[in-house]
Amino acid sequence: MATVPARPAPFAFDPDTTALLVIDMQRDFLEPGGFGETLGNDVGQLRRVIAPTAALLAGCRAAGLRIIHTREGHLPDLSDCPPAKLLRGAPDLRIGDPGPNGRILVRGEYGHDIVDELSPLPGEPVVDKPGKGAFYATDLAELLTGTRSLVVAGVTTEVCVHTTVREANDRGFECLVLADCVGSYFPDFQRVGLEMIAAQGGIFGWVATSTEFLAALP
Ligand code: C5J
Repeated sequence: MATVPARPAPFAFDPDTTALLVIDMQRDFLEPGGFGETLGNDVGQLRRVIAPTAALLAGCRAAGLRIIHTREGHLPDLSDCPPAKLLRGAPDLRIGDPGPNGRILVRGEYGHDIVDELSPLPGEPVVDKPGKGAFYATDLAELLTGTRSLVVAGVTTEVCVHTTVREANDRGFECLVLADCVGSYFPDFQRVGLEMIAAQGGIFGWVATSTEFLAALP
């Protein structure tokens, strides 16, 4: 077992039964002209996550840790996009509309894919999910057979990271969220989102930095 200094308490994990989950590091969230920006967000708030996550991926690959990536998005006919999601808000462009990086949040489009700096390597599964949580309507649970601990990076902290970590916690996974490798468009949500995970004795997870986690890897 390895141990990471974490909040609210040290996080113990066995690298053989631990996977790194990198959530939705897609151009649609991190680059201008995508889903995130059409909702009025400043994508610059998320870009600080890229460099530490690239270092995290390198360290986890070197240590032989299992790595899984996710992408949020929809089928080209939008049949998997509930009207409640499609019609929500007043964005400049809606899901499925043509934007500068292709149709917004549609699978197969340039904007839907993961940013170049964090490209998955061959053999690293990429889970396409229609929802905020990575377990809903995906094969993630099957992919994680035999896994006990999840180390979580990605965006956004209070939406897809939170939903996925809460779902994972309910399924019995022990989740360590890396504070510098998750990001929000809203600095307050970033701070409070991390506090919510570790509060109440770690109500649904643990929080550490990627430096602390990488130092704990054998
Ligand atoms: C959002 C996500 N924020 N990946 N998606 O809509 O967090």
